[in-house]
Amino acid sequence: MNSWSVVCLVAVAVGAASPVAVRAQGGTAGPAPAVDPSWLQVDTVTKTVTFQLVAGLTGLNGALNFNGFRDGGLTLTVPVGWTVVMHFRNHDGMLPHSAEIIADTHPLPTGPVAPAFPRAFTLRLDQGLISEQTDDLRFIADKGGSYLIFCGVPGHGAAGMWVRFEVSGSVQKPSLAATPAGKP
Ligand SMILES: [Cu+2]
Repeated sequence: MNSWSVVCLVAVAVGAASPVAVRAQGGTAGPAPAVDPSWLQVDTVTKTVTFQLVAGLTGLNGALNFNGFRDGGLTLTVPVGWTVVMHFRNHDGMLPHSAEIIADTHPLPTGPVAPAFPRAFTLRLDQGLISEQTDDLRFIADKGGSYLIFCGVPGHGAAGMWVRFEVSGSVQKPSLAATPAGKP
C-alpha cells in the first residue's frame, strides 16, 4: 500500500467516525444485547443455580431492562426442584428498581403482586432499590411452569421491564438464552 492510499483510508475512517458515534448515542437502534455466560453459575452437586440479575444494565428502554433485555427477550430456564439464587443489583444511576418472580400473566400488572415462590422478590418491591443497591432472591423452583422476572416499581414492568423464567421438568441443567421479545 502506498502512502497516498493510507492517507485516504485515514480520512474515510475519521469522516465516518462522527456520524456513527452520534447514532449510537441516540440509542434507538443500538447493537443487539448479548448473553454473558458469566451471569449464570451452575452447581450440579447441590442443584443450585446462581444468576446475576442486573437492573438497568444498559440504556435500552430508558434503562427499564434486566441485563440489557426487555419484554421477555431473555429466558432463564431451570430444572424443577433446583435452588435458585438471584443476586439482584440496580445498575441504573437514575431510577430505583426491584425484581420478583410472578406468574406469566396478561395484561402485565401495574405494580407489585404476590410472588410465585416464597422469597422470590427483592426488598422494597414497590419503591425499588436505589442505584447500586443489592438484594438476593433465594427460593426452590418446586413448581414447573412459565414465569416472569418482573420489576415491581409501578409502571416499569408494564413498560417492558421483565424477562422470562421457566421451570422445566424436561431439562437437566439450567440455561440462559436470548428469546424473542413480545407480550407474555
Ligand atoms: Cu424498574
